[in-house]
Formats: sequence, C-alpha cells, structure tokens
Amino acid sequence: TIKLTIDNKVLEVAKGTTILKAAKEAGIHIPTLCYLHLHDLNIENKPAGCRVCVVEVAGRRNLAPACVTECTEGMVVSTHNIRVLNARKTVLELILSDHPTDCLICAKNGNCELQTMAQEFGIRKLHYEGEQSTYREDTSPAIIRDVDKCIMCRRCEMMCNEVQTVGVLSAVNRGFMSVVAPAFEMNLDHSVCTYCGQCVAVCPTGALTEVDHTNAVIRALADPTKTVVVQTAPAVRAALGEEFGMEPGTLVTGKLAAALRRLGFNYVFDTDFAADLTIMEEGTELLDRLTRHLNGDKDVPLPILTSCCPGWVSFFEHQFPEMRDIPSTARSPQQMFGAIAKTYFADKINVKREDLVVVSIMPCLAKKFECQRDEFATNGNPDVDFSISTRELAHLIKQSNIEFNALPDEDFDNPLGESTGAAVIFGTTGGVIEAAVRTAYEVHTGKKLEKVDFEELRGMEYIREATIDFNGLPIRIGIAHGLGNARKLLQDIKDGKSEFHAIEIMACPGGCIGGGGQPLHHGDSSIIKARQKALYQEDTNKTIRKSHENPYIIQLYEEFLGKPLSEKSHHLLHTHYFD
Ligand code: HC0
Ligand code: SF4
Repeated sequence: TIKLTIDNKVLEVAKGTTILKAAKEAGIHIPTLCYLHLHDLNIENKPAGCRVCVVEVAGRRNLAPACVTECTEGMVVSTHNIRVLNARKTVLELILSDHPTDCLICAKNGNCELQTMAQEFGIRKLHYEGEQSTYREDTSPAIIRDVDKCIMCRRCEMMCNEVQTVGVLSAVNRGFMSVVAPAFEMNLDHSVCTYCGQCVAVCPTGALTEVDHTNAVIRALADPTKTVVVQTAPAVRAALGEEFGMEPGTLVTGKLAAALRRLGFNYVFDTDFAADLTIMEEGTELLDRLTRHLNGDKDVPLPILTSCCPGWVSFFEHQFPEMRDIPSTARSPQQMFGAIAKTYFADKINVKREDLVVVSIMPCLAKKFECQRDEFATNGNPDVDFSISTRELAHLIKQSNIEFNALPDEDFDNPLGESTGAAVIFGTTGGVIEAAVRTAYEVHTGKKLEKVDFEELRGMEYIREATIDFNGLPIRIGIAHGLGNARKLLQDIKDGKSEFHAIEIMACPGGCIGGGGQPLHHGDSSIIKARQKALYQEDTNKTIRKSHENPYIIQLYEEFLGKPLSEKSHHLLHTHYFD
C-alpha cells in the first residue's frame, strides 16, 4: 500500500489508486464533469478532458488532474486551496465561454451538472470570450443532439462504444468545433443508433436529451373527442419515486396508478398485462421450436432470443441481419398492449380506433422509436400514439400540481390492468426469461411448479447461464444485458458455438430498470440494484405469479384471440424484422 495525505487526512491506499479515487474513499468529493466509472462493468471514462478535478500536489509545479494522477508514497495533496479553486473556476469559465447560456429553456435545466457546478462555484461573469460554435440540432424519433452544448466529456462515447459496442458516437473536429458526433456528422436516424438512450443517461449537460412528448399527451387529455388510455411499464414503478425524493428501490405502483388517474387518463392500465400476454405467445413459440428440434427438425432456429427490447431489436437488425429468424417473432408488451387496446378493448367500450389514444409510460427512449415503426400502425394510425419516459411523467405530475408523495395507493383498471408477478419482473435483467420458464415449464410438463423463484436466473452478472430441468429435459438458458455483452452471445451463435435453447437480451445494463428514460443514476449501480430488488419484492407480493394464470389473459384468449400463435395472434401480436 501507499501512504499519502489529502487535505490533511492521512490515508493508505492500494498501489495504482488515483487521487480521485483515494479522495472518494476518504469522503472527499473532488468535482469532475467527464469522469465516470461503471464499477460492475469495470469500464472507466477518464479522458482528463474537463480538467475540473485539478488538485495541487506539493512539490509539483503544475496542478494535476486527480482522475488520472496516481498516488505515490508520501504525496501531499490539496483539493481546495486558493490556487486550486482559482484554477477550477478558470476551467469552468473557459468551458462556459463556449457553451450556450440559454439555461432557462434548456431541457436539462435543473438537472445539468455544468449548471450545478457554475452555481456552486458562484460564477457570475465570464472573463473569456469564446467563439460560440453553432451546430444544427439533430432530431431523431427518440433523441435530440444539441451539439452546441457538448463539453467533450466523452461519456456518451464510452457508453456507445465500450458498453454498447454500437460505435455511433466519436469525437470529431478540433478546437472550439470539437464535439462528439456520428461519423461524417450524419444524423442519428441515418446511423445504426439503437436509441438505447445510454448516452443520454450519462450526458452531464443538455447536449443529449430525449424527444419530449409531454405536450402531445396534455393535448390528447384535453381533447373531449378522445378516449385516452395509459399503460405503464414494469420498471417505472421501481424508479419514479426517486423523482419525488424517495429512496431508490421504493415501489410506487399504487401512487403511480393514482397519479395517472388524477392526470385525467380515462383508463389506467398496465403494460404488465401485455407482458403476461407476451409470455403466452413467446413461451408457446419456445416450446414449439423445442418440440420440433427434439423431433429431429434440423432447420428449426435455436436458441430463441427474446424480442421485447426495442434497442436490442434495432441492434440485431443493424448488426446481425443474417440472424433475423432467430429472435422470437413476438412483439414487445408495449406493442401488444397497443394492438389489443385498439381492437379488443376499443370494441368493448365502443370507441373508434381513431378516437382512442394510447399513451405508454416507459423507462426507455427506444420505445419512442418502436411505437413509430410502420409495422405497428393500421392505416397510418399507430397502435401506441405516444411514449413518454419516467422522467417526462415526473414533470407532468409536477406540472399538474399533484402532490405525489401524499397520494393514496390505487389499483389499475380492468381488463388491461391485471397482471401477475411474472410480468412485474420483466423490468429487470433475467425477468423475462424467468417469467417464460414459469409458464413453459407448466405447459410442457403438465406439472405444477413447487417453487416459482428461479434464483439461478437472477443477479447482475452481465452474462449468465443456467440449466433448468423440465422434468428430465435440460433447458439451457443464457442471459445478457448491455449490448456489448449481447454481442458476445450473438457471435457464439453465429460461430455455431452456442449451446443455449433460449436467450434473454436487454439493451441496457440492468435491463429496463437501468433504461435511458429513468431518473438519472449517474452510473451508480447500487441504485439499479435497489430497483431490481423492488421488482422481485412486488413479484413476491402478488397472489398470482404465473402469466398463464392471469384471469384476464385467459378471458382475452377465450373471447378474442383463440389460442397462442393463432391466426389472430399472429396478425396482432407478432412481427417480422428488417435489415
Ligand atoms: Fe421494459 Fe417491456 S420490460 S421492454 O424492459 O418486455 O421499456 O420496464 O415495458 O414493452 O413489459 C421497457 C420495462 C417494458 C415492453 C414490458 C418488455
Ligand atoms: Fe449509442 Fe445508444 Fe446513444 Fe444510440 S442511443 S448513440 S446506440 S448509446
């Protein structure tokens, strides 16, 4: 170990530890705008670009960036003497000199790390005149790039290249014009961007934000000719509370339903209902492929891959187009919900398709893109009209003078609001496949599961595998979250090395609980873990925990769909992929 002093505190740290990390261990928070450490993935962004973290090391002429300077024996560090503070202020002013000052109307207002720092450092005047670069704004179906606000922290680049291995974002140009952008500065929607939103989730400023549909939702709610239905994704209930000061991992399912009702939605439903429906379709598809495989059909594509995550769907469409027949053809719960709402439910309440507006609340930005895909519309009318993120919902609730924390717990409406524990865990990595196993096991073996908790499928390991015994038939299951990890499993399939029967993939680290539309977690994995725990808790609390036992799903098949993989199901609940 190494002994050193930081701000008069004597510390002992392991060799190779940076000053930034050593200080953190000692409870000293050195500010930075670019540094980001994803502990669990062992990926670190430290380009030493922003220089806000400079500190004084006794005996050295220049100030040292704490994020890349390693501790040495006997080092004496000062993190906030007058020289350091002046330098830090100068650095901040230089960054601000090339940054728009339209904070009041910026999408990140109140949530911007640069703004917060300018406030903390009492910056009142800019002493440097920069050349304000003016880039055009790039708007895609899900993400807006306002590149003038890019401070070259390169966190987005790390997320896109190292974590997701999509490789859309990289640094271009020099000097004042340097920004992070897609190759040839093309628009995001011409690139292979998956809209996973992981870049947005770590952007410290307003350079990357989501396309905001809050106003469209307000307009629909105010239109007396429209019946407005809302569905809310599993992961939202485990994170929305954070926007209202609650501890990460606080479940707010009942308050969420109550808030949506107060906002004026005519029917408050749950995407979880459609998650149960997904299991019926995808689980049947899995068993169907398995049976054909066991009967010697060599052409049947295995493993089957889950297909409910739209970031993941874009990823394999762009990156592995030759493998398009491997994923399940089942649409995502968001889209299944929309299709059922605009047919079965619209008929039930006697409302015309055009007069029914379906809004989804999602932890995800790719869902905004998914609901706009052409294949999910009938005569130009989309199955899901608007998708807003957990963060947008929080704004909507605040705008509407609803005191969220004081709301009573309410239930969802029926029939599309009833769900099982299997559906709730869709929101975490491992949850979709566990839900599928609960149903597929019982359907395949005809036996009742003694225990529905499959601990072997749970956890946060980025690539996991387990074998589940289907009454003598070993079913091999793979799980990956984060697209970089998914790529490894896909490559194995491509190389003929994969031994799995089924694989679950979620684009975002953690699954939807870590989605690009969730309250910002600044790379803190303990927040993701707390949300995960909350979803498993909700599953345990549910009386019904297997999708095929959801009484309203049973009713839907009896009244409308017939059986899983029926012609009607195929038409409404399945899709095909493109390259
Ligand atoms: Fe998910 Fe979903 S679980 S993708 O992770 O499958 O966004 O939460 O809504 O559609 O249900 C996100 C979360 C969903 C869908 C569901 C799936
Ligand atoms: Fe890359 Fe995802 Fe951001 Fe697209 S949304 S640029 S894929 S990190």
